Amino acid sequence: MKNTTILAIIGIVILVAGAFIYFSSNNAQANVDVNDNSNIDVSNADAQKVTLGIKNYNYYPNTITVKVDKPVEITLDSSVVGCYRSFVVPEFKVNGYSANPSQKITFTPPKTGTFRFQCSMGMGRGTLIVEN
Ligand SMILES: [Cu+2]
Repeated sequence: MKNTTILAIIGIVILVAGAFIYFSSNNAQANVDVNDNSNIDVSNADAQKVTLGIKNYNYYPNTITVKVDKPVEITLDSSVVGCYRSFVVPEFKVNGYSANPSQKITFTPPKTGTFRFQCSMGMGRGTLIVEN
């Protein structure tokens, strides 16, 4: 074979190998993304952060005040157990569940006023004040 032919073959082999490495590393990245759900509950830096615990069988603090039209991020601390780990704001159709404190419940209050928040069964209740 001529030298130019050998060089062309070497070039093609390098291109194919490069493409293979490129695509297989992309696939590896894609697989990591698919299996990694941790980003779902990543804390939103701009959110209004509220941490709720339980005192006397109810949410504490019992009244929370937030700004309208801005995301709210609820953390239920480790004192919150059972169905208190659900967080419901009926008026805004918020119906969240947090299995542990790292799972945040987020919603954006669409209007101002005074509303009820509660656990899914309504044993725990509190007041959500939404201000301008
Ligand atoms: Cu309950």
